[in-house]
Amino acid sequence: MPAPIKLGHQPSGEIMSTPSATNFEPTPNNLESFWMPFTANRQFKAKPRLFVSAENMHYTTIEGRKVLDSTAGLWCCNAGHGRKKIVEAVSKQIANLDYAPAFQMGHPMAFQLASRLSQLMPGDLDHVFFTNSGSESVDTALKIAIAYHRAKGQGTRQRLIGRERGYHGVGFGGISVGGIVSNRKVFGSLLNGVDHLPHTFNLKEQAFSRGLPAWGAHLADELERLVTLHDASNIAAVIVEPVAGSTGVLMPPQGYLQKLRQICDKHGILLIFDEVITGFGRLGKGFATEYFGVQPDMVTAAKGLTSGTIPMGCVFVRKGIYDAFMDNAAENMIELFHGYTYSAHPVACAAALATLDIYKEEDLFNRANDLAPYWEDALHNLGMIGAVELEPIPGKPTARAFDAFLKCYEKGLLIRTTGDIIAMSPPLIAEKSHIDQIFDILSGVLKTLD
Ligand code: PXG
Ligand code: PLP
Repeated sequence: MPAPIKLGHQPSGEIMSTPSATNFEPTPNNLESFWMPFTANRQFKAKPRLFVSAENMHYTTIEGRKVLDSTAGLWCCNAGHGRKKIVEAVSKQIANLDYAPAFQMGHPMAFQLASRLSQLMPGDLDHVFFTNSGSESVDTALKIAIAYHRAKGQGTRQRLIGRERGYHGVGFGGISVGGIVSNRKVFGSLLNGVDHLPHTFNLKEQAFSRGLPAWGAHLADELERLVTLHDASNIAAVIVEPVAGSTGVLMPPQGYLQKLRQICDKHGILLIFDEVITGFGRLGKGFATEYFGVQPDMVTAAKGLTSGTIPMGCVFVRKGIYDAFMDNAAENMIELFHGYTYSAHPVACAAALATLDIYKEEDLFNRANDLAPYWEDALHNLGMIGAVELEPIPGKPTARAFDAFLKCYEKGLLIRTTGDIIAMSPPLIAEKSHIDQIFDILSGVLKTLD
């Protein structure tokens, strides 16, 4: 029998046992095997931070400590944690119909959910394609954009335009149009034919602005420059986050999104809003599309769709795009050769419908809107989302923010850091007292940083 595997990092407490290569322990507990996503694995495994339960605004750690969730998990648990309505809907659904094939078959809830979702969108953004994540939503939208132009007899329109500092998930499409260097630089040549607009953040011009910065709408004109360079006949779509989330909550300058819309219209380019974070009430409206009064041609979503409970994403598509596919294929033909085993998974649909019920019954989007001024007083930002950018320690980027993250965690507050940016986006059920607590702890911690 092979010798038991010796693990590199043994955390304290009872969560470890000694695994062997041949016997599964009844409760295998090997911190090594899980290659954690977007995590400093060795650092984490040397000193793990584990949550074991969650309710409303709080997590409970494995040591039994309560931690206030100022990030709605990863920007997703908009209805708060442990919501009975979702738990019951999911339990009932999994017992009743655990899975139904998604290709050439359906189940009623998928149609019900798509119809209900389409009511959240303005105008003719009334068709919904289901995915399992934001990354899949983005890659789906990019593929639809290219195939749409081809269906319309404009197959040369293949180029995709993203933006610097954009985050569009981690699929090859998403990292190609995305603008975060570390998410792109080691993954080869990515998609061909992608350009990037400049990001819209300028500390000098925008340092003291509240809400939307007055400076920067002209940056949308860079799209005209790309059209001049490539010719519109080669450009399929532009994708942007209406408010950039991952790289520090960057607000669109006043008039910027409107300008992008105008330029896209002028040149027949599709405009995609990536609302994976901004969707489902984060800005105090259903979607940023409504908040800014700008209608894109597609909207990608995920996260808040099920309040983070079951993986699910979707792409909202304008009727004209859907119709182009229908008109282009014989009636017995599949119109779009794309989809996932778990598209419109019944359990995810049940979670999403229950989540939408909660948003409606508790009026959570308006609640977020009402809370936003209180949140902004503390943080100078928009909706229920905000960020603090720290000056990096020279030669040690990310260290200062990570130190803040660890100290907040020790003091019972979960924040999110990317680079030297601290981002926060609490569940929309937050009370003012939670917001006070978040900023009490955070400001205390910021004073103690090197
Ligand atoms: N688009 C946008 C705008 C996102 O914010 C994705 C796509 C990808 O979604 P999935 O479900 O594939 O992760 C996202 C996700 C952070 C953070 O703290 C942000 C995201 C995910 C995890 C952490 O910056 N955004
Ligand atoms: N890889 C293989 C071998 C598969 O058979 C499938 C789906 O059938 C996939 C990948 C795609 O998986 P999903 O549909 O869950 O995205």
